[in-house]
Amino acid sequence: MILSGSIQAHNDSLLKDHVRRFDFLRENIPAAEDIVSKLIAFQVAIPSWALGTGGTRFGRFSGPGEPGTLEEKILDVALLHQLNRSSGAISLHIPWDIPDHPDSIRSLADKYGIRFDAVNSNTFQDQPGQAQSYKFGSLQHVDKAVRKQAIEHNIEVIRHGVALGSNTLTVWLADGSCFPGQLNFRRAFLNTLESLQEIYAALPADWKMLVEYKAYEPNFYSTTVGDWGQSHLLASKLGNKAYTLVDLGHHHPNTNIEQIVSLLLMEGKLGGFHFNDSKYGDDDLTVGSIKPYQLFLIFNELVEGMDARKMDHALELAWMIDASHNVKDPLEDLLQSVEAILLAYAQALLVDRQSLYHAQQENDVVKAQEILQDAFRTDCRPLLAEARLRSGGALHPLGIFRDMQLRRTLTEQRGIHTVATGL
Ligand SMILES: [Mn+2]
Repeated sequence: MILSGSIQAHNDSLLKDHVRRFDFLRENIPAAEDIVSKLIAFQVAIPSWALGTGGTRFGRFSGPGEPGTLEEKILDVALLHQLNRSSGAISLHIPWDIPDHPDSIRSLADKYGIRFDAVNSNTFQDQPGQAQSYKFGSLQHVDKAVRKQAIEHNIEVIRHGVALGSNTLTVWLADGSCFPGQLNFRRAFLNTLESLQEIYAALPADWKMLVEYKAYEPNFYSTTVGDWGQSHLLASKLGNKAYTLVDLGHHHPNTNIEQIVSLLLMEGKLGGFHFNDSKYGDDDLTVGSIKPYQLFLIFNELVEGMDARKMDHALELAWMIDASHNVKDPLEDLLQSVEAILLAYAQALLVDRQSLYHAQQENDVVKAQEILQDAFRTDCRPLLAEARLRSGGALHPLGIFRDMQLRRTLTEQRGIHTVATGL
């Protein structure tokens, strides 16, 4: 679906109001132009598994018009990207999204300006016909044959990624134990390290490996890559192509994630991000829906830490959404998530770093807090809208999605009872 004509008409109808709101911000924020440029460059990868309605262990309520094939998933991302111009990448999960014809998939994605971000392996489920079971772990498994199968799967994922032009492998392991005594922690860690080393050896020269951690679930007593310390330990032992990946939902409640981000950046070991939001655990809710201030504080550390290392905000870390749930239209949800990410980024760019530095040096706690909250309480939405306008997107993506009844069009094309692959 090509939407440029409709987007133009939509923007024309909202332009006058937008210009007034943007001009007000431009007069009050000296860095407004710089922020708009940075917003235009910033792209967030859409996970292929979030384009269908997510389920819980209690059930799944699929929505109409869900993408049934990888081609349709790419078209969904293309739709999002046309609307917000900030979703120019897709992250695939193998084997849920094995491309049968990588060349044609790649040219379809190219046509819409979509690139392939990190590819994700899956050793947390058994696949039909698989020789060995992952019931008791994959890369950590006591049986070498199971580890070997999981290693080969990851290497196969790299091969799929190469064919699509990706350059990053994300490894998230469900490995761990459910009961005390089940595992020898040290052996589980060393088996995992040895397995990751074999996968690492298969990485092409320009590839990265991101080691994602998660505190608990599906294992409830121990997780072998359970926190940033364990991930960092593995990434350090693996080498300079291995990094830690932070998924916001993979921490215990109230963990100071911004501090983790700051130190990983300091060490040059932060590789990427999975955005989502949560109230209790790995809830995978829409980004910014529960704790927007925390999201801002994380972006504040990201911007500060990337600037300290002179990193390109848009290019040097892998920015991905990892959210999916069961009550919203997935495309509307993703539009909301991308908006929340860019909003937190814009707010972080607003922070007066010089003044914050001086407030910190003088132990002026009140002033330091005021500086952060000033930025957080600034309505940056017109900056985001301006960035979209200048890059050919819609002033109000969710508005046009609803006005044009795009889900209805997709349902007419695909049918009511389509089910996307994923959890
Ligand atoms: Mn994740």
